[in-house]
Amino acid sequence: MPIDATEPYDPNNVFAKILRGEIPSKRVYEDEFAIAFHDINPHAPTHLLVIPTGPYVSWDDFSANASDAEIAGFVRAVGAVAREAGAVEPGYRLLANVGLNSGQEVPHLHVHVFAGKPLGPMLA
Ligand code: DGP
Repeated sequence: MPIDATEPYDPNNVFAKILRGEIPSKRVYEDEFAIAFHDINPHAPTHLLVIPTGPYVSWDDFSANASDAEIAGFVRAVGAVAREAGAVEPGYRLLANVGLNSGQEVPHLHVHVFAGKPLGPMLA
């Protein structure tokens, strides 16, 4: 069920629980600003999710309300996750769904990292 990206942050959402270690995930990266783990329903040979450690519903919330340090740290973490996954060459795709029309399902900002095969054209 897609979420409304303007709703208040729910500290009991599934990615908040993964962040706190309350439910398991296959974690591949962790620093002060972000963690990354394998998507439970992969759409590519490599399909990772990178989430900020702070409580942000969506890219909209994060870009408007996070500190410069959090934004810089998160952007660097996304790059590091892709590098550590060996995805830079031959390439990868980033995707962040925001709100109802995008189909965003989990109300904690997440950036998808897809890699490991030719990804084809973007769908509108
Ligand atoms: P989105 O549609 O952009 O909100 O993508 C949410 C993604 O989160 C979707 O690809 C499946 C993944 N996902 C949902 N629940 C879990 C979970 O409990 N663990 C993991 N690892 N991934 C999950």
